[in-house]
Amino acid sequence: MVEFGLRGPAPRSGALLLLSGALTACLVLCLHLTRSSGGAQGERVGPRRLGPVDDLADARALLAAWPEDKPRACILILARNSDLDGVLRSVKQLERRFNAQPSAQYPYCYLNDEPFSNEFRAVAAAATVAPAFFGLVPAAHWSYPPHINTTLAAELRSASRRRMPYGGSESYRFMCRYFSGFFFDHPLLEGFEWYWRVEPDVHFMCDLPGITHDPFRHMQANNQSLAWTIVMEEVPSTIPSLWPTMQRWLAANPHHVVAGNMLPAVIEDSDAAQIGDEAAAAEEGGDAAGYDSRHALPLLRLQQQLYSSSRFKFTGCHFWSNFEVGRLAFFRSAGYRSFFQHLDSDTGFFYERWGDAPVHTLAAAALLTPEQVYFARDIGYKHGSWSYCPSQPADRPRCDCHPAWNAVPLAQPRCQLDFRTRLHALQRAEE
Ligand SMILES: Nc1nc2c(ncn2[C@@H]2O[C@H](COP(=O)(O)OP(=O)(O)O)[C@@H](O)[C@H]2O)c(=O)[nH]1
Ligand SMILES: [Mg+2]
Repeated sequence: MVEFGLRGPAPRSGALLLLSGALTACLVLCLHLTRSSGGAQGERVGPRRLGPVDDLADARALLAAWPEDKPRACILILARNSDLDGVLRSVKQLERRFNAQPSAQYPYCYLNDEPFSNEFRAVAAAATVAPAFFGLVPAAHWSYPPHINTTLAAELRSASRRRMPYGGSESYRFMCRYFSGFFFDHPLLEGFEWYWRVEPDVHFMCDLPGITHDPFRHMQANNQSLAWTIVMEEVPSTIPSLWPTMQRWLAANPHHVVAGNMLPAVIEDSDAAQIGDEAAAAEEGGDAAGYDSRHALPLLRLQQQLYSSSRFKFTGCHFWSNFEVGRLAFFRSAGYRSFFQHLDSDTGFFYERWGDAPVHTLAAAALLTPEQVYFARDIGYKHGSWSYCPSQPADRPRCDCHPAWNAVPLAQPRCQLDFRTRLHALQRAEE
């Protein structure tokens, strides 16, 4: 009898060999998954489920047993299945530099607008001693709001394809809108208070040993809400109407703007001489009915800064959000939600290409004080050709970078230096 062209006992033993090979491979994979699916603080739990479902129950169980004194933080990675290799390169560095040590071991929260593949889940989970959770972005958060004309949006994309980075990309705009308005409401992040945003193919160049270099602990102890390493200038053609749109929000929502905000750090006066003249005139003294213009001056200047549509402009300098450590309560606040809803009810996420980085920065400028943002000066970081390396001699032994690299993107010194100077000036003024 011919069995599909093979005969005698040989094919049977070949099939047996194949079967036993497959069983061995299964066993190795199961063992590997069991080993890599660490529970709370490295405690081993059963094999991780594989499938395109949110790991909500796992995340909740982890948080239910969370140590009291430890920030409820996760490492947040939005990625496509095709980003797996780049994700691994980033995660391996973060683990080695920081997260593998017992005082850290923060879980990873992976989000995607499409279901993660079993391969992505298994490989990403195996790259860390901490637990890894995988979530699907709700379709409503990765799409257009109803008032956007999608035909017009497509035409504007084609027109801007060559004029700006990602000008022709629809998915990049969804991503920017998602990071501007929705990530903090993903159910997987529900019980977390902090996140550290990590992207594929970034580099962490310094060891961050112990709790003193833990940005979550630092920010929690100092009541801070947003951390940054690099300040970058936005491509102006991506945000022509962002600042005027924000000005309308400021005018309508002065109650959300905090006293001692850092708006002066992000705007520039296109007519500094004129403001000088007004200040001099005001300082000349009082006038009728007890009105003293000197008392009015700070308020006047603030109002001019906030509400004038032509004279004060956004500098374009923003916290580069591919590195971001944040307090989720800041984004979940009434002020931030009001700000995002106002922006989203306009058209700039789709008819222009507003990035989440300038959006986060402008929100921080209005809703936080300079003390509430944290320059994470001890974290060496690189994304693309831009990098930041700590510059103190004491940092050198724990870093594999050189501060001279900071000067490489010479096109950007205005933002990197000017912004920090402005922030320091504001912080000193507050003291
Ligand atoms: N799931 C998903 N993630 C995306 C998509 N586009 C960008 N991202 C993620 O969003 C982040 C920013 O994208 P990236 O391509 O690195 O943009 P760049 O850093 O501005 O050049 C990264 O974490 C990407 O993995 C997308 O269409 N789907
Ligand atoms: Mg990137």
